[in-house]
Amino acid sequence: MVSANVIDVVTQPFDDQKPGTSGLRKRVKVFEEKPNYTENFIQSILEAAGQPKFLVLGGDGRYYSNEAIAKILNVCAANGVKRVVVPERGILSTPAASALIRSLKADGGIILTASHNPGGPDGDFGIKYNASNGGPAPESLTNQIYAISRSLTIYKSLFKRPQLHLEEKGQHELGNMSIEVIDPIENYLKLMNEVFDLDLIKERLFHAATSNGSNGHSTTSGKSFMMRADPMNGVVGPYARRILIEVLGAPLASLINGEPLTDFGGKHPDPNLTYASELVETMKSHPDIDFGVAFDGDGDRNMILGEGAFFVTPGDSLAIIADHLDKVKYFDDKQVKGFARSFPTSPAVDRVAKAKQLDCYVTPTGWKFFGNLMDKGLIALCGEESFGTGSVHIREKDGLWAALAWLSIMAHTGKTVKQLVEEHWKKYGRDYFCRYDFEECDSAKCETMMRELEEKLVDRSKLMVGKKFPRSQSESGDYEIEETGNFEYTDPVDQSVTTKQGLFVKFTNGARIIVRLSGTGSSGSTVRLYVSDYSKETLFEDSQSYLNDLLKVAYELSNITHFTGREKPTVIT
Ligand code: G16
Repeated sequence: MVSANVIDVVTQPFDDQKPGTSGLRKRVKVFEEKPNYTENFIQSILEAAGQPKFLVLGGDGRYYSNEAIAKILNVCAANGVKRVVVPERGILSTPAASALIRSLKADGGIILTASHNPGGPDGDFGIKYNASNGGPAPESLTNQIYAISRSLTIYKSLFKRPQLHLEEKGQHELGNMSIEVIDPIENYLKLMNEVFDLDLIKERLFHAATSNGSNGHSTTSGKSFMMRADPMNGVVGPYARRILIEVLGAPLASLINGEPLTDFGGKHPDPNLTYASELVETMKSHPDIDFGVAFDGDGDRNMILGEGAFFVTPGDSLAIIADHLDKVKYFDDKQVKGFARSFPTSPAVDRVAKAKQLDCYVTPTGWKFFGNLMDKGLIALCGEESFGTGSVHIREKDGLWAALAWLSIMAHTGKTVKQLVEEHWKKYGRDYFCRYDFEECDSAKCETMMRELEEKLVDRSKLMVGKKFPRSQSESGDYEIEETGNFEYTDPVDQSVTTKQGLFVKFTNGARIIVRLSGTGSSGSTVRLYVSDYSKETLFEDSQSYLNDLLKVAYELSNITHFTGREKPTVIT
């Protein structure tokens, strides 16, 4: 029965609401200034998702979140949603949202975030839909959302809309829909307690800090164990305070930039060596700090640093956690069948899988591609070069989980970050990896670059095979092209095919170059150039110098300086 309080609002369809790598991300101004922009997208989501009845709604608390929550609740209530769970102040990390959807058995969740993109009135805003498994909507669903958004002429709204105050825990009614405002941190903490032996981490790393007020102690050196966690004024702050400080007993000084701010304090909340420079500089100037971790705006990304700002590449981090998965309590009673990584991620984890006789899947960029593998029990752990690491405990990547995994490995082994990484290289060889980002470039020129490169690497791939490029490292000869193409993925579970996921050049020695356009930017185009090479013997060289020759090949083949007008990238990872 249609409620008398529900009205149809006539609207204009938009043709720019195609979800990117992870949801719809645009400048705040687009949401603010285009009438009905938010409502249209939500109506499209609800129709595409089959009119869900029970949803989780929250996000990283960035600028425009409150306005968006009010609009979304209205459209949800008018569309017959019966129950919505909202965190206090609307603030919910992306991993905590995934955990909440799963533990409450919700039909799905609407997450308000533009992840690592800057916030504030001139920054970005974003909306994404997660399905009942807690993971990002698969491509079949995002394609449907997009299709509906392009022809939508009506969205549903309540006629009478009471003013709601959702700052504190409690129960509210909106039309026929109930809204529960909850504390989301307790639910996430409960999960982390199931996943990790938090008592052991506390006892081995932080016990001295709580018992004598010092900075903690480590198991091997006898010196105080010190940590810096930097949420970059994103959503992780309150979670880190609860878990790292209150539960584990780390000193208060272990947390910097822990207050969530609508504009992230003007920072670019992307945990890499460029944007998380405060953490990097702190670790450099205080080499006695053993462990550093930075998180992004919505808490799903992480960057791990060891003593003296020793950088752990995301590919190595994934491989090392995979090798030490027995130190994560969650897997004590679970069968681990395999791991997965995105195509541009270094193949370090493949080597661990091979040694353990497990499967390793290689997917396109985007966490959504891990969903089927996790749901089918084919993988236990997965990760991406874009600072994403996670496991089957939820269906999103999880920054705090990655930090706790590292703390757990350190607590079990008594080893430092650097020791763990160097031991890993000695055991498996080293995958040198680096990513160059050319941000906010001219879109038309980037499209031309990709088209020309595709012609070279796909249409004329036969001519490329066998081409040689000089290499100054003495251990092996020239770089010789073995194969070129555009990465294509067939999902082993539902057989869906995803094409054009990254132009690649593979060399006979295992080195690779990959070029793709980012799907998470909001203006212009960001070109990502990934290079990796492997050595069993040369383990301790600076990665930039080791990869220098390969980078030159990448520049030459892609003609990137010509198309972007830039000699150097914006960010180097
Ligand atoms: C999103 C996706 C990730 C992806 C990343 C980078 O992360 O969830 O799976 O690796 O974007 O994508 P791109 O290279 O297309 O920019 P997040 O943290 O932004 O949600």
